[in-house]
Amino acid sequence: IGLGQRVLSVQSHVVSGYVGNKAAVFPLQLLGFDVDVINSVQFSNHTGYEKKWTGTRMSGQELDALVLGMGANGLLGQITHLLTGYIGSESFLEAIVALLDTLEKQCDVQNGSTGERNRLSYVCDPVLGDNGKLYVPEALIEIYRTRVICRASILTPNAFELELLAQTPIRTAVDVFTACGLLHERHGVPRIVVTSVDDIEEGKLMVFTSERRKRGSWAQTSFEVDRLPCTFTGSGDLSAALILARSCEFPNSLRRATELAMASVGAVLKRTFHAPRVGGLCRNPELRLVQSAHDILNPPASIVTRQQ
Ligand code: PXL
Repeated sequence: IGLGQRVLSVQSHVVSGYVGNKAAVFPLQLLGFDVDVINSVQFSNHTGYEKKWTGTRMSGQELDALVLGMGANGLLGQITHLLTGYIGSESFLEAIVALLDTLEKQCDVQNGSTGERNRLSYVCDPVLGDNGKLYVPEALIEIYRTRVICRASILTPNAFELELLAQTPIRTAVDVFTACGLLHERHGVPRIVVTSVDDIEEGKLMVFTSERRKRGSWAQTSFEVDRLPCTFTGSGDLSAALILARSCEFPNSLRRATELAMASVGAVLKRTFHAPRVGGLCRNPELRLVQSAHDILNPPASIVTRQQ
């Protein structure tokens, strides 16, 4: 489904384990996408491990330099999608904004010479925190709110991130839909997927899709998926990558694309949960991603347990 598509994925790299690019690149390649990879950090492991982590972060200037080199060699024109996830500093997020400018300009130039009307598709996972806890500098909220999310083709916040971006409290499913409506209206975000929202009913997770139709009207859906009694790290990164991929397959149905993406994610998590635990001083198991190639290529038929 990714044939002829090239994703620029700017995310974390971990030597051991599967978060960030390690969770996104393999699935995208498996589904036929070419992936250009920029590692925003290189850490020994993700930051949830007991004995800390080691490694380095890329600066905004270092990102600018890579983009410059790519541009000089005509390597930006083939990029059809930008995918971003966890970004830890203001300067790096500013460099992402500059990268968006460059890629969009490149698209315009390309369209001018071929007469086509292609647009860069930007899948933005606005990683800010979870469950009421911020894990990036507070200043990032305003940059995302005012300069980044308006550029996204698909935005994939969790409930906490949606609350911060829409500046409205979220307690119920209706609140999620209202907040998505605000982002459509005020920020012009065309498509939003909110995953992993706790349902009041125990044992279920809710997934929401919200898609702008004509001005002032949105198509909004939600469905429930099974929850496993475990926390996984990297599942959000995998979800965003698969939503990007399946949206290429179903450009006119965010709901269908999201269902397929979440079906694969559910299968990966189930395999991870049931697999024997190996090494690593971390409470959460590393995703069994490589072992799940079949489930990424062929999402299990139905994962929707109840829909609204
Ligand atoms: O999205 C997960 C993630 C990405 N990047 C780094 C992380 C984590 C989660 O802990 O530590 C560096």
